[in-house]
Amino acid sequence: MSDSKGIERAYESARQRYAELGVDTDKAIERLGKIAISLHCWQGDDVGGFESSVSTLSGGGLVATGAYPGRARSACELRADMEKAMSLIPGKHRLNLHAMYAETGGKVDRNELTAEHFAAWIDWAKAKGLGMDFNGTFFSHPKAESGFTLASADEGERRFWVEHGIACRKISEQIGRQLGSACVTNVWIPDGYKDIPVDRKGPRQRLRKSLDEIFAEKIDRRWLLDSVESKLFGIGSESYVVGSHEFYLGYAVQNNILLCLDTGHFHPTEEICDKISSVMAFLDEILLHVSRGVRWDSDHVVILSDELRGLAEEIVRGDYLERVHIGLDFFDASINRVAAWVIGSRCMLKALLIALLEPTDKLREFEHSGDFTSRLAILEELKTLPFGAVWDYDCSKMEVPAGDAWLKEIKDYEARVTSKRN
Ligand code: RNT
Ligand code: ZN
Repeated sequence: MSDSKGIERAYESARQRYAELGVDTDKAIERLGKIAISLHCWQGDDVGGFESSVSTLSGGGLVATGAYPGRARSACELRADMEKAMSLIPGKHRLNLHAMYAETGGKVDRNELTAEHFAAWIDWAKAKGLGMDFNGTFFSHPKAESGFTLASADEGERRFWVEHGIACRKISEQIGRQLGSACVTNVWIPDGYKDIPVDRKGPRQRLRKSLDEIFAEKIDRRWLLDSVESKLFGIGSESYVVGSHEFYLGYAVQNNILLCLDTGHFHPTEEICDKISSVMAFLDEILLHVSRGVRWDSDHVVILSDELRGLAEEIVRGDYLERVHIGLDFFDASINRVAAWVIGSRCMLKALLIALLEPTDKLREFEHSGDFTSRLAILEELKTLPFGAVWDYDCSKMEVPAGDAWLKEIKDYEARVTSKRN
């Protein structure tokens, strides 16, 4: 990677190039700096959690494949790894925590969790000046083995998961208050059937009832933002998922809560970019789980794909930056896990930067006047503009490595820390 002089020279020429199209690169950088990505803790330990010493992902149809050494084995290791990753990502971001990362010594069941069990996480976030988001964990638990949780026909089981949902909202309210930033709290449940069901209606009625019970207590939106995540199918729920897109869209609109759109939770050829302006017509805010499905909801590390760029474009063009919460949701156990966070987050930010560097007003004018030739021509020309020079400049300004210089830091960290774990 070139030195800082080289980075500045390249930026200067990129700035002029963009200015010719009416784009202010300094402004784009400034806007990018205000965007907080919610970094998911579960990339660091293959969605294991720390409820027991042998915690592994089970149930729910989520699969983390690979056996790369160095998985975080404790909350302390996970925080150290996230800290390393965050030091290589420009900007101030957020921590996205799952309930199964509670530090209870395995002694407290999910329906009895309180904010105290997350005190170390909250203190850590406070010390780093990070906001926090939260998720109930409705899988990897004996009471989820039937494949049903909030939609369970077993009243004891259903009740247990409702209590977990209620406990999570109380924890989130505390997190929000303590950190002075609303904690986006997501509900995703695995409930569904492997094979063709006869009763599609019953489980959905039970899910609705459970959600109503969980959300019954009104909590100030300054501290807590509730969100529900839909899915098309999962491993083991191929034929029927209770919490489908239609179900949760209806629920979110009716109850004025957030809808979570996960990029991997739709038909393989379906992209969520086109859904944003539709759902935003009826919802105040939404949550995104940015992931990368390869042939199925495989949760590969996010890359700078056309889909990712399209997503960022929709958020920026629609002026939704304040209303769309961007969370990441991938887990790869076949590569260095800290690097996976860095790659995915940097790609998300690059996509946003590219979108912020677009002469959108000019393109809109072409469109409105029916000049589709110019629209297509300029959209294609934009693809080869020097956004990389703007990105490098942004990284060096934010005091994180530009170009691929971050990789060396990961390799050092691996040699010193993660490779020593067994
Ligand atoms: C599962 C959902 C869910 C999980 C995380 C761990 O398909 O995407 O968001 O990935 O909660
Ligand atoms: Zn998700």
